[in-house]
Amino acid sequence: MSLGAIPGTGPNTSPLPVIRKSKVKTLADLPTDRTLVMGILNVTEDSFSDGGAYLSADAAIDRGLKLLYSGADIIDVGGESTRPGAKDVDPELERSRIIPVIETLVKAGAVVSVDTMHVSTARAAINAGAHIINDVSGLTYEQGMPELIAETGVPYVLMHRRGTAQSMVAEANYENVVSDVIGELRTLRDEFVAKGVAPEQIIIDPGLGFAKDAEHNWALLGHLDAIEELGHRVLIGTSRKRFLGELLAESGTSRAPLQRDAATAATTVLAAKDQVWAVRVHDVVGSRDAIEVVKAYGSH
Ligand code: PMM
Repeated sequence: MSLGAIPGTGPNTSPLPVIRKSKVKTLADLPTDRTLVMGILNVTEDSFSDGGAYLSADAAIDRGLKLLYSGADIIDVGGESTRPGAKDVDPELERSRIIPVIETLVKAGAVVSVDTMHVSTARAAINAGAHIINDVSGLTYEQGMPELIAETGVPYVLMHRRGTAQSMVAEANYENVVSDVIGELRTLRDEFVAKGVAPEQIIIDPGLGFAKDAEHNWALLGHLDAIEELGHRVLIGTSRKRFLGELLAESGTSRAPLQRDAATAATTVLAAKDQVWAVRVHDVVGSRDAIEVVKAYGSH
C-alpha cells in the first residue's frame, strides 16, 4: 500500500504534526510513568468545537489516525454530543457512526475508549474491540450499565454529572462543589461495585462543565488530590471548554473554542503535576508536550 493510501497521509490532507507511531494495543501496554493523553474524536453533528467535522467514517478514521500518530495514548470515540441542550441520538444511529471507526482504529493499534451513555452501544463497541467505556451520564446512568461493565471486565469511566444534557445547567447548585461531587461520585462508585464491578475497573472523572459553572470547574481543578483520594485512576476533560473561553474573553466576547488550546495545555500541566491518570483533549501535541515539561521539571 502506498503511503497516500493510508488515511491522513494523502496529498489532500495536511501534514501529520508529529509522527510518534504507537505500537501499543492494550491498556496494559500504556506508559505508567506519566499522565496519558486521550485524543477526542467526535463523530457527531453538533459537538461544541468539532461537531460535523468528522461525520463520515473516512473523515473520522483519518482524524483518529492523526490523533494516534501525533501521540495520543487513547482515542475517545463518541457518536452523541453531550453539550448542554444537545439532542439525544438514537443508539442505532450512534452505532452506525462509531462502530466502523472503532474497528479500524483498533486494527491500526489504537487503544480506544468509547464515549457513550447507552448499554446497547457500549456492548457493540466492546464487541468491536473497544478497550474502555467512557460514560458521561453520571447520576442518570442507563439501567444495565453496571451489569455490562461487571460482565465484560472493561475499564469504565464513571463521570460526575447531575441531570441530562437538557437539565444539567439548572442543576449546577452545590453547598461545596468539591465535597458534594466527591460524595456523589463515592455513592455512584459504591452502586457499581455492589453490582459486581471491580474497583480497579473504575476511572473517576469530576465532569468539568457537566452541571458545573466556571467557579465549580476551577474549584474541582484545584482539588484533584481530594478526588484522587477516592482511590481510582482520575481522568479530566477541560479541553476547549466554555470556562476557558470565559477566562480569556475580550470585550465581553468569549474566546472561540479553536483558540483555547494553549489554555487547555496549561490545565494539562496542572493535571500532570497532580499525577492524574489521563487528560481528554482535542490538541494532543500540546498536551503531550506539556506532560513532558512536567516530567522533566519533576525529575530535577
Ligand atoms: N467532556 C465532553 C465529552 N465527553 N468525557 C469525559 N470522561 N470527560 C469529559 O470532561 C467529557 C467527556 C464534552 O466535550 P466535547 O464535546 O469536546 O467532546
